[in-house]
Amino acid sequence: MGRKQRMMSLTVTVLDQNDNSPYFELQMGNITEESKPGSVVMQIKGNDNDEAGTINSEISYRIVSQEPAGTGHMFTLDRKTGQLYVKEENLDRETIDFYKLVIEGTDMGGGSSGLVGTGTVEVKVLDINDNIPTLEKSEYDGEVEENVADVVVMRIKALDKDLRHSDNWLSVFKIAKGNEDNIFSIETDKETNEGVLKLIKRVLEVEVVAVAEVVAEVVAEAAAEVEAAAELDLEVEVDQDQDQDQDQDQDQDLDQDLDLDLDLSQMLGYAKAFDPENWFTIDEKQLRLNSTGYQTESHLLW
Ligand SMILES: [Ca+2]
Ligand SMILES: [Ca+2]
Ligand SMILES: [Ca+2]
Ligand SMILES: [Ca+2]
Repeated sequence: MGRKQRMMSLTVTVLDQNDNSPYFELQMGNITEESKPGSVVMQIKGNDNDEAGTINSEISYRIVSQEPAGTGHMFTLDRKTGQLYVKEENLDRETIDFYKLVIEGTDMGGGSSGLVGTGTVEVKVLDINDNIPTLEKSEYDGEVEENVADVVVMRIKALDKDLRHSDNWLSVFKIAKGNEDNIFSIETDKETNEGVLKLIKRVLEVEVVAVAEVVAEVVAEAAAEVEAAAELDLEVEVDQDQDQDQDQDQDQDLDQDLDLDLDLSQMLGYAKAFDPENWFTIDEKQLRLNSTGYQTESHLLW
């Protein structure tokens, strides 16, 4: 008798087999253009369902391909840690702003018997202000009508390769010369990056404005230096039709009011004068005045 019953606990450890390949979720990262080689882009993390902390889940990383290929491999990947670094210093958003990398993970620490999985990593290249604006043309010509104000005289387009609609792209315009009388204003059209030159005061003196030279400076907001300039020549357009109409009207007045001894079609021009009392003038063609009713501003012949 005396049978003793012994309880024994039995622990069975199932030894892990390397039967799971590494796998990757899609990973996305950013890097600023012109970042120095060695700058960290992102941490790449592969997964492996085999036992953590064993060689069965120890992943070794490498880049399989880069798209677009560009001038060569722009990134390097630490095979042990999975950290992605900049390899070359010439990351240029204006050339390539987005890279797609196919990466590969091999378990067994990269050993020859390791299982392999691949994944995709996307890297966006962020903009810096590394392009100066230029003006589309170096000379602009514009015309305004006399005695008109608050009109757009011309639009001056700035070209900038940096990120469209960002501060790096948008230009600030100013008139450097020729606007001493403050007859112009210039503002940026934020949609098109054009300087909109406006005449804000009426211009009466044709000669003054006809020779005005306006230099527009384009200054990037981030950099306080002159970066582009253009010469703007502006002419005031005298309303010829209106002047001619007036002349013709007055010709008819002369015809009606004055008995002229010469053919009006032979006249070369007019000068305005005021002759309140004498009511006549004489030139080599002996213009004679017979009218008594012409009392306002008259045309004299020469
Ligand atoms: Ca594994
Ligand atoms: Ca660039
Ligand atoms: Ca710029
Ligand atoms: Ca840029």
